[in-house]
Amino acid sequence: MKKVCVIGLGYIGLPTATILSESGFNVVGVDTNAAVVAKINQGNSHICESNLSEKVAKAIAEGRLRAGTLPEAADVFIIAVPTPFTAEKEADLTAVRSAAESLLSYLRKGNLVILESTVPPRTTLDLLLPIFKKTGLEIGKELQVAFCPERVLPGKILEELIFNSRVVGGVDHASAFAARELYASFVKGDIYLTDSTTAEMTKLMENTYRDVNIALANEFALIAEQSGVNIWEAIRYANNHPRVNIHQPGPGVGGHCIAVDPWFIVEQAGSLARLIRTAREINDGMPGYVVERVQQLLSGVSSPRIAVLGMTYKANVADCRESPALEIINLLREKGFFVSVCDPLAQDELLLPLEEALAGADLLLLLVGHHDFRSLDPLKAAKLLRRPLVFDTRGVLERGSWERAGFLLATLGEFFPVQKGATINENTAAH
Ligand code: SAJ
Repeated sequence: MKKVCVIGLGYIGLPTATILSESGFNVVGVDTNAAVVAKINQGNSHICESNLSEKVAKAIAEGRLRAGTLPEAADVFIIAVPTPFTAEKEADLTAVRSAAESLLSYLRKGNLVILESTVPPRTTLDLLLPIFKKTGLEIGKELQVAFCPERVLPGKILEELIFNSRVVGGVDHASAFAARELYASFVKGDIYLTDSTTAEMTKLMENTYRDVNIALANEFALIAEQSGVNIWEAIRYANNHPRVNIHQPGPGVGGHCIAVDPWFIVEQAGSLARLIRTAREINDGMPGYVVERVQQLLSGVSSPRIAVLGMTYKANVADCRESPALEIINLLREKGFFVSVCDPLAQDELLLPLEEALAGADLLLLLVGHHDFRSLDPLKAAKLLRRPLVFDTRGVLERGSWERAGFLLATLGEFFPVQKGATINENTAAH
């Protein structure tokens, strides 16, 4: 049984370590956070992801997986540490560098090291290899090195780890073949072999494609509002075309991948990456746009109270990292609005149960399309809110039932009841 050492026990490292342990590997997970290590060793997952807790508990109980704060000698090392961006929107590779350096005294002839963290092109060649050359091992012959990006969707991580295809980028042929052998032990999707730099760019292109597509949808949404088009319907019809796949507009792009990775291309490509930069700016502008619309909706209302539904970065996950909802909530509070927030999945002590968040509010602002919010009963909401006013930024509420319950329903990219500068009449809007 081969031993694998996984460096970084976050959203990618812990599920990967767990799946490897299920596939017959002896796995040791390493994290610099001692509290995370202790929690995992007690059989608990610190990450909210379906089925993960049960699998971690079983793997720990059966002794297939354990965690520690220092690496150990192993056959394979997988680096899955975060790569955030700096204030200048450049990749912060500190964690990758220190993870690679932490392996130096453990690397032996015949080892394979795989980097899974998302990085700018050439990082494996220009950052990792010079570090690993310090071992004196000959790269390719004695030490194999590959970049194999993770491509899993939060909320479906365990399923996608197995069924998605993988791109395996070796620094040479031997490294690519060795990495393929590891992934073939648990991946049911296709495995494509290439060089490490192409694999690095492939990963960035996937998330950039999505970001640019969402920016296009957001731009369409703003144009639709001006021209009386229902953008949700228009996108649905356009996507019936066999070669069109327009994504959904919304209050912004969050999470730690799509809002970050395109900047790694901009960082390297500079002025060549015009479209990519503009898309980022469009998506980053959406929270401010939502706040402007809220101000218009509530202008003329004294001491307005807003019930925000949703704080996570997207629907049906518990993760709030880089969430546009957080930015919107902060901006609204800065502008003096009283904001109460409900999110059935997020963990935050300031969150309120639905009824309490809605009670006495002048506006229901829907920011995340969680299942629970889609099925919200408008008659129940009507009894709780002070004013029958809703702003749906995800296009998920059914207009007919909300209007029948007496609501004025504003929807991003569809129908806006006020023109710029106009105010809602206190008497007509109130119950
Ligand atoms: N969003 C929209 N409109 C859409 C789709 C998403 O506004 O049509 C927003 C979401 O609300 C969210 C953000 O974009 O705020 C990102 O959500 P997401 O579901 O598009 O992506 P992530 O960040 O959860 O996961 C992505 C995935 N990449 C692709 O689908 C190309 C995943 O496969 C990657 O593994 C992951 O990034 C990653 O780790 O890089």
